[in-house]
Amino acid sequence: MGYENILLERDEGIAILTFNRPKALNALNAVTIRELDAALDEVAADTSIRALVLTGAGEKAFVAGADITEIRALPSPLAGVDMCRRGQAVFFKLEKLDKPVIVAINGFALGGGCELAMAGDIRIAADTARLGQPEINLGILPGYGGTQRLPRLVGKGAAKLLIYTGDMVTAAEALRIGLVDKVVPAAEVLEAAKALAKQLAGKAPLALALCKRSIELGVEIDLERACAIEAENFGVCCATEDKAEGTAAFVEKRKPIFQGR
Ligand code: CO8
Repeated sequence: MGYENILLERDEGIAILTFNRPKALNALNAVTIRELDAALDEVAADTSIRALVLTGAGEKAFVAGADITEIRALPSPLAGVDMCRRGQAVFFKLEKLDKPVIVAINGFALGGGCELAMAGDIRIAADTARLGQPEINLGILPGYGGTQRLPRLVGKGAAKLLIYTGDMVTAAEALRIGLVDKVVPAAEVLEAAKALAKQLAGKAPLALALCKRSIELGVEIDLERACAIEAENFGVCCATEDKAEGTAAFVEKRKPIFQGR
C-alpha cells in the first residue's frame, strides 16, 4: 500500500521503513503515526519479511519528535491524553512485533523520535546523531513512553538527567549510557543496520520471536516467573521444524536453513 509520510521497501528478507517528511525533520504527525500503524501490520503479516529496519529520510534527522504544531493545537487536556495513547499503542505494536527491529539513527532522535527508537530492539547511531528528550523545554513531558522506557534502558539517574534538562547527548554519550548499542560513521549507518537485519533474517524466525517475547515479558516481572516463561518458550521451540533442522545441521556440520516452521 502507498503511504504519504513513510516509505516501506523490501530487500532480501528484510523491510526498510523510512520516515519521510524531511521538511519537518521527519516529525511524527497524526498521519505518520497512522501510517506506521498500518505499515507494522503489513510487516507482521508478510512472512517473507524477517527483520525490520527503521530510519529517517535525509542526512539531518531520524525523527525530531512528535509534531510540535499538532501539540500546540491540542484543544484540551483530554485531547492530549488521547494523542499520547494513540502513539503509545503504535509503539507497543512495534515493541511486540515478532520480528527484530533495528533502528538506524541517522541524525536527530528527539522527543517522540528518541521514544520511537527505544521501542525498537537494537539501536545503531551515526556518529553525528544527537539524542534527547527536549519536551521539558516545551512545557510538557515525554508522552510516547519516554518516562518509562528511558529509565528502564539507562537507569533512573541518567534518564532523569536527560528528561529534566532536555539536553541532547552525542551518539558517543548515548553509547556510554546504553541508550544506543553501536555507533558507526554517519555514511555507514543504514548499511550497518541492514547488514545486521539480514544476519538476523537468516536465524530461526520462531526462535527469534520467542527470544524477543521472553525478554520483553520477562524484564517486567520477577526472575522466577520470567524464567518459567523462558522455559515454556523453549518448549514451544522444541516442537518446531527449525529446531530439528538447526540441531541436525550442527551434527552434520552444515549451515542450517530455517523455514520458520
Ligand atoms: N515538529 C514540527 N516541526 C519540526 C519539528 C517538530 N518536532 N522539529 C523540526 N521541525 C521543523 C522546523 O519547524 C523547521 O520547519 P520550517 O523550515 O518550516 O521552519 C524544520 O523542521 C527544520 O528545523 P529547524 O529549522 O529548527 O532546524 P535546525 O537545524 O535549526 O534545528 C533541531 C534542528 C534542533 C532538531 C530543531 O528543529 C528542534 O529543536 N526541533 C524540535 C525538537 C523537539 O523539541 N522535539 C520534541 C517534540 S515534542 C515530542 O516529541 C513529544 C512526544 C510525545 C508526544 C505525546 C503526544 C501529546
